[in-house]
Amino acid sequence: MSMSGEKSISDSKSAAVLQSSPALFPNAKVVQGKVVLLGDSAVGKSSLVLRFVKKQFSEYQESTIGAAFLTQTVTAKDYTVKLEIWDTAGQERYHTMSPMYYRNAAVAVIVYDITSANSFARAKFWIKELQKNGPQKCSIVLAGNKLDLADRRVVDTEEARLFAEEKGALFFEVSAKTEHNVDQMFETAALRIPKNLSGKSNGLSKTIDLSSSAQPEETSKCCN
Ligand SMILES: Nc1nc2c(ncn2[C@@H]2O[C@H](COP(=O)(O)OP(=O)(O)OP(=O)(O)O)[C@@H](O)[C@H]2O)c(=O)[nH]1
Ligand SMILES: [Mg+2]
Repeated sequence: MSMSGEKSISDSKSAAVLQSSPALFPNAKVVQGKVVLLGDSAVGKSSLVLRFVKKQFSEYQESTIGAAFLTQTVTAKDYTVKLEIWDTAGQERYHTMSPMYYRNAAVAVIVYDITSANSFARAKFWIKELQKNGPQKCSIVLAGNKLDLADRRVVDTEEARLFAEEKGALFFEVSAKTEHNVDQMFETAALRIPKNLSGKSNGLSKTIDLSSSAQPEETSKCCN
């Protein structure tokens, strides 16, 4: 499944086309970077991405098969960030595919459900896994979702915050349902994507200068 947000480009080849769409990219420099969402099944990874990209929420969100790819852009002060978002499947049977999705990710958002202790344990596992086998400079965001269900909370905010701090991760409590903190979390993630406004790729992201007449290099939509 592949989707893109209102202000996004769904195909990286279309960066050249965007030169004629300055309203979409008010800043000439566009930084592209990969964001991967990891976490147990049903914690709300897809719901968070759909809330951020499509401004939608469904009580009956289907479990992801394999992974979903979406894009969204965020405008920073002097540049635009194009997030290439990989929403992975949390079901156990897909876990062997995970390294393919977190490879070269500039940011990993590890999601748990504040009403599920198991999902928090799984989030800890993912952070360990990423710090052992993931990209060296990957920024990690720990996200406790379903904040609207705070009356059923079993994961303590301070415990999660301290854990995140210990691991050098950013921490947010969010709700895909009410939209609470969702944009803030993804926007903060976008700003963690390393930028090199002089135009070179640094392994985790690359910058395209839309004001230059040079054609941008073609990038693959695959997860390498
Ligand atoms: N109350 C509440 N329910 C949520 C929230 N986010 C997601 N849900 C619900 O939780 C269920 C699972 O959401 P998904 O987004 O499919 O979860 P997922 O992590 O993508 O699951 P997999 O694709 O199986 O890995 C759905 O029924 C959603 O409606 C939230 O913030 N609050
Ligand atoms: Mg999903």
